[in-house]
Amino acid sequence: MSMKEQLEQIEVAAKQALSAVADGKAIEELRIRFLGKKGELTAILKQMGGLSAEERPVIGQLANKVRADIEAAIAERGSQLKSAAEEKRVKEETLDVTMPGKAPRVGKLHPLSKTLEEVEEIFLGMGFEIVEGPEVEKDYYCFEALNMPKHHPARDTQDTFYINDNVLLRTQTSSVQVRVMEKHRPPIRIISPGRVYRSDAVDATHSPLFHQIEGLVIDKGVTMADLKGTLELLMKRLYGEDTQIRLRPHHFPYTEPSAEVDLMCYNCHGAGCPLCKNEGYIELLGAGMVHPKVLEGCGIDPEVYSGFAFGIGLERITMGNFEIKDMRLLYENDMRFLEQF
Ligand code: 2U9
Repeated sequence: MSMKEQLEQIEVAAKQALSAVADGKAIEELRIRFLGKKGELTAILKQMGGLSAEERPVIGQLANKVRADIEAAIAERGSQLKSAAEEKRVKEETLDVTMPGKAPRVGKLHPLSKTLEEVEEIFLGMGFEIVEGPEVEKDYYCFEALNMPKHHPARDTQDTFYINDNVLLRTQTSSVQVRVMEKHRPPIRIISPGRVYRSDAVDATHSPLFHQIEGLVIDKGVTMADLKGTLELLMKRLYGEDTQIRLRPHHFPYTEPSAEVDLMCYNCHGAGCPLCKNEGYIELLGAGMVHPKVLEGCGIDPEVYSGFAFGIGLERITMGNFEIKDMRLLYENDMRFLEQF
């Protein structure tokens, strides 16, 4: 085949090969194959030496034209592929504005948080302050300062998580109240909500971790009447104006006198029903006048000051308010349960 035919043939071959390439890498390989230093065009040009003086300029011109045509074809093919890729990208990225939006999930307060906020609001309205304190606590603040000296049965490890002889997980938030009484002089009017820990097996009504709200008022001339009035107002705010409470004598080491406080059953209003186990009342919290030894232990003179305290189990009132039968439901984070509140 003459050089002229070879050059014409290589242009056809290059254009045919270009129509089959699919990406920039293949185009570059093709450019090197045809136009590279060791490419097919160079191989043909090596035969220039065998041409006559008249043929050489003609073939040289043809060779330059072939090179230019192949380069133009490569450039054309490259921009075709580029615009095709761009078109594909735009098509794929098409945003269908008519698609329905993805509504963000709206969070909700946990039932325990709802109840706690409601109780806190009521006490804030009565001029109480909310105080928090450490959950890992010295046993002094959980026992000794609350008139439960060493060897008191409440200290038994079956009830309390000890970290060592003097450090434990607090069993009630009274420890926070003691710390306040040590640091501040009366009048004191606080509630201390928070987690407390008891060494109990988990079941429908027990959990090793649960929550308490304790209250403490210390001032001059505080009496049981103040205690009853405060708790009555709390219950009326929680359960309605016609709510009634009753106090039953009880014993706590840290209060004297002590009382269990019952709420008139909001279902039968005292007549007795399955909800209140026919008692007509539901036991809801404990309370009493702060024991003089507890006041003295914090440097508060019981001859000058008196006070009352109470303790509410947050799970207990939450389960009552929302008719939750199993305490474990409060801790399992099952959205099917929590979405109901
Ligand atoms: C100080 C002095 C006295 C707090 C009180 C109770 C009665 C009580 C329980 C209710 C349900 C604990 O969560 S529960 O199991 N609490 O019955 N708590 S009087 O008395 C105090 C607190 C602090 C300085």
